[in-house]
Amino acid sequence: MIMEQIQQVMRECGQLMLGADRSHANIETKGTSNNLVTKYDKAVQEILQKKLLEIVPEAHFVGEEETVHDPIATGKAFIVDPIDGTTNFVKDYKSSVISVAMTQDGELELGLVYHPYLDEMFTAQRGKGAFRNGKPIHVSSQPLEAGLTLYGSASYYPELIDDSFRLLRKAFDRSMDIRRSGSAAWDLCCIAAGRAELFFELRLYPWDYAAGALIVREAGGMVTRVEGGDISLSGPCSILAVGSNVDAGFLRE
Ligand code: 2AM
Ligand code: CA
Repeated sequence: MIMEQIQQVMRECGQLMLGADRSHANIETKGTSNNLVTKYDKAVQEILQKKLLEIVPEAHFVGEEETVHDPIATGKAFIVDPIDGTTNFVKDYKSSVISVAMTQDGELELGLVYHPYLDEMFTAQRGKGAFRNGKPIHVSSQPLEAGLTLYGSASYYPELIDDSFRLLRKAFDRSMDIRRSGSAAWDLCCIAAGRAELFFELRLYPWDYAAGALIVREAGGMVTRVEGGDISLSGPCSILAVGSNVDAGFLRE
């Protein structure tokens, strides 16, 4: 029931994105010149915050915009990215998603990612599997040699760029080819759906990957930090996601 209600809210936000007037999007920068935010990021987060808290009134709320960052360690908490892939949104590249996770006592409980341009809704509940538009999905069982590598360039962090491309070259040499969507949440859905075999990015925030991480795990894949170890839901970390037949140990050599 909660899942259906959340999906309804996300679809409504998707309509707002599809109907956006990009010539009046009030594009601003945050911190660095390539880190963008628009009035639509803020508007979608406002809708999510209002309506998700109507569905689960006791929940805490963490959203990328406007520094709404409640603690998540106890009780229920939403972790939300109103538009993951903001640069794509500004460019009309049509590769942006809405990402909503819910935790219980700091553990991922629900994950939903909606791609309004493709009308694809990815959902997962802990222990209950992962779904695309209501149909079960599973990660790829192909080896990387027959697979695709997805990556994020960590373009906001100059100190990570050389390392990112060094790892990318290693993964490129071992896979059929590489792809870059510009949305980490979407990349994780592509791993979950078996459309690609490996994804990595050296620094992301929980709202970028919380929902997608649960979706990948429930689809049978593995999500860790690039350097190994469990991911963080309380602060940024690196992210590595793989299908069921990929050993990403080579990235650490
Ligand atoms: P965004 O579009 O919501 O900003 C692309 O490499 C990925 O990095 C996207 O998922 C993007 O999310 C995310 N990203 C954007 N700004 C970031 C920042 N300051 N730090 C870390 N990741 C960021
Ligand atoms: Ca965002």
